[in-house]
Amino acid sequence: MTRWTAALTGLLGVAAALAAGHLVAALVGPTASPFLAVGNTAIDFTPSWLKDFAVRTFGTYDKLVLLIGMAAVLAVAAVVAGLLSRRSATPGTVLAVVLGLLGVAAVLYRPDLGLLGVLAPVASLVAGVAVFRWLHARASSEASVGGRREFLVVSGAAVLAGLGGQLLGNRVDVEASRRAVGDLTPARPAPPLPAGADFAAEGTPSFITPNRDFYRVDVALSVPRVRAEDWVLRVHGLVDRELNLRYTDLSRRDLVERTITMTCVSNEVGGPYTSTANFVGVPLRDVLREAGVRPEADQLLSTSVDGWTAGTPVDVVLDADRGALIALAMNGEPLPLEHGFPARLVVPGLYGYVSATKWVTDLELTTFAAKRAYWLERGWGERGPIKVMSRIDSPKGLATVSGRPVVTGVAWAQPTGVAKVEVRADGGPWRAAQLATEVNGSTWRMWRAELDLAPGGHTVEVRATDRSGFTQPSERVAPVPDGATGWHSIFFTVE
Ligand SMILES: Nc1nc2c(c(=O)[nH]1)N[C@H]1C(S)=C(S)[C@@H](COP(=O)(O)O)O[C@H]1N2
Ligand SMILES: [Mo]
Repeated sequence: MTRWTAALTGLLGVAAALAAGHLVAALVGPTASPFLAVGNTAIDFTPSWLKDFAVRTFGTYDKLVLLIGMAAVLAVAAVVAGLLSRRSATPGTVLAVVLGLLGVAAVLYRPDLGLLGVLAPVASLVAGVAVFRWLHARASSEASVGGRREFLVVSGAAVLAGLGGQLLGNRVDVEASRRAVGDLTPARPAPPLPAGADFAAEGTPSFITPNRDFYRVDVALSVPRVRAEDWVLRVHGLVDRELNLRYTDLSRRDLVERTITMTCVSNEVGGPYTSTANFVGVPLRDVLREAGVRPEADQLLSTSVDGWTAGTPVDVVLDADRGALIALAMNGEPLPLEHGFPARLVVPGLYGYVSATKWVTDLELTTFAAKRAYWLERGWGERGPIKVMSRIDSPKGLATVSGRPVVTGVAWAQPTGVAKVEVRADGGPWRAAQLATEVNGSTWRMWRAELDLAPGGHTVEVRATDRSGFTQPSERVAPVPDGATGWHSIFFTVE
C-alpha cells in the first residue's frame, strides 16, 4: 500500500464514522452527533482560565475555533493511524474504536441527551471500523492505485450521509416557529427613551444595542433549536404547586417591557460584554408566586434545554422593584435564536452567569446548600451582583486627536444606577464628567468630558460612583471569580 493510499484509508474511515453518527443523531437528537457532543463536553471540561483566554482572544468565534481545532486533530490522528496500518489494519481499527467510545462517553455525559442518544456514536464506531477495514482489505489486495473505486464510493456515501443528517436535523423549523409567534406587544411598554440618553454622535454606543450587535456569551456549540409550540417551562421543587407552562400560557398574558443592560462577569476592564435592550416578557415574580415559593428556598436553579444551569438568589427574583423577567422578545422581535428563543431569564443587577438562562425550560426552587450551578462548579462566585464599572469609548487608545479632545464612554451600576463619573488626565485632579439623561438604574449611563490638554501624549482614566455613594476601586482584579475591578485608562496624542 502506498503512503497516500494508507493516509486516505484512515481519513475516509474517520469521515464515514462522523457522517454515520451525524445521520443517526438527526433521528435521535441532533446534539448527539459525536463531533458536537465531544465538542460540547470538551467545553464543559475546559478549565476556566483557558475558556477566558478563548473568549478574550476569539470573542464570539471561540466555538468556531474549537470546531476547526477538533477537525484538525481528528484529521491528523486519522492520517497517522492510516499510515501506521500499512501492514495490518489493527492501528486504524483501534483508533476507530477509541474515537467511537469517546463519542459514547461524551453523549452519556451530556445532561440533555437520553440513552437513545448513544445510538449516534455507536453508529460512528461501527461505520468507522467497518469502512476502514473494508477499504484496508481492498487497498491491500489490489496492486493498482488507479482503480480505487471504493474510495469514491465511500467519499460519496459519507457526504450524502452527512448532508442527509444535516437536513434531517434541521427539519425542526424553529425559524418558522419564530416567525409565527405573533403579537408580543407589551400591555405595559417601557417609558420611551428620553432625549439625550447617549452621546452616540461623539463615540458612545447607541443607547439601545441592535440585536445583531448585542454581545453573545454561552457554552452552546450549536444553538439550541426549540419551537415555541414544543416549549414547556416546568416550575417545581420547594413550591406549593408545580406548574407546567406552555409558550401561549405566557405570551397571552399582559406582557411588560423593561429596558435592561446585561453584563457578563468575564468582561475585562474596558471590555465589550455589556449591551442594552428593551426586553418584553412576563414578570418572573408573578410566575413564582403562582407556584408558591416555600420559605426554605433560597436559590432559583434555572436550566436550559441543553442542560446549562444558573443559580439565582430567590430574594432577588421575588423583589418587585428588581423586575426580573421571563423574556420572550427583545427590541421589538421574538428573541433571536442565539439569545434564547423561545424564552430566557433576565435579572437586572446580576451578571448573566447567575441569572440570564437562555432557552430556559426548568425552574427549580431549591437551596444554595443543595445544588451548585454550572459556573459555580467551575470556580466562579456563588452570587453575582454586577460591579460598578466605567469604560472610555472615544478616543480609541493610541489615537491622535486635534484640538480640544472630548472623551466619551459608558458607566454602569445596575440596579442602583450611576450617580457620578469622573475623569482625570495624567494622574491630575479628578473632574466630573457630564452625564447623559438617566433611563433607569438598571441601564448603563453615557458620559462625556471636554478636556484642556496640551499637545503631546496623555493618559486619561475614568471611574464611576453608584447611587449608594460607592466609587469603583482602582485595584485591578481579574474577572474570576466575581467580576473585574479597576479603572479603565487610555493613552492618546493631542496634535
Ligand atoms: N443556556 C445558556 N444560557 C446562558 C449562558 C449559557 O452558557 N447557556 N451564558 C450566560 C452568560 S455567562 C451570559 S453573560 C448571558 C449572555 O446572554 P447573551 O448571549 O444573550 O448576551 O447569557 C447567560 N445565559
Ligand atoms: Mo457571562
